[in-house]
Amino acid sequence: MKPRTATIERVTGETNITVQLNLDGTGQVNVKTGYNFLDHMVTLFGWFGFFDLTIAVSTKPEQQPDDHHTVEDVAIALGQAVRQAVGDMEWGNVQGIARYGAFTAVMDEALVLVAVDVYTRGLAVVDLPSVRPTIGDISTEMITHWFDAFARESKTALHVKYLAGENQHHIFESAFKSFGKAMEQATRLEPRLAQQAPGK
Ligand SMILES: [Mn+2]
Repeated sequence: MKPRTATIERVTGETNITVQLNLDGTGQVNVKTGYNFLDHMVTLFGWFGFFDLTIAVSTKPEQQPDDHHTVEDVAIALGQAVRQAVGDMEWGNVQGIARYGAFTAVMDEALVLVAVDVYTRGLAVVDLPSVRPTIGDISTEMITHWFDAFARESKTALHVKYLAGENQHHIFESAFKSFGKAMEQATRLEPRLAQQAPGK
């Protein structure tokens, strides 16, 4: 079977991003975006998805008026990598994957449900409270924007639904752990669809 890996080199006027992804990994993750909180969240996605993931971002300071460009562009590049690794889909051929995933990871008092459909349409419905304007070195509004950009570029219909929690770090951590688990479930190869698996 063809390995389900992807490498995205994305250079814009604002950022220079390299993403390497293996959907059939063991959770080997090395994420360096220049934003520690984003590194923490994307690392959780990789660990709990059992994806091998390397992300390297280089930008010139003058290109960074705030966190917006990098946070958004990391989501775009990772979304493109997931789509490239899974493969293109059409009616009757989902490249052998389970397609659907849903998970609600407990993070102390916080609970966030993430449900995904990895198919041909990219949209996100994100319900996440901003308890405060910033968290660590990023603005909390960018997390919703992150899921929007990822969903669009990976052609994933994605719901992020806040269920409980007061602590902003716990809420976002539950969201990204749930996201990793839900994407792991959805991108798993379904043995009963083995004839559709890439390279078959
Ligand atoms: Mn944490």
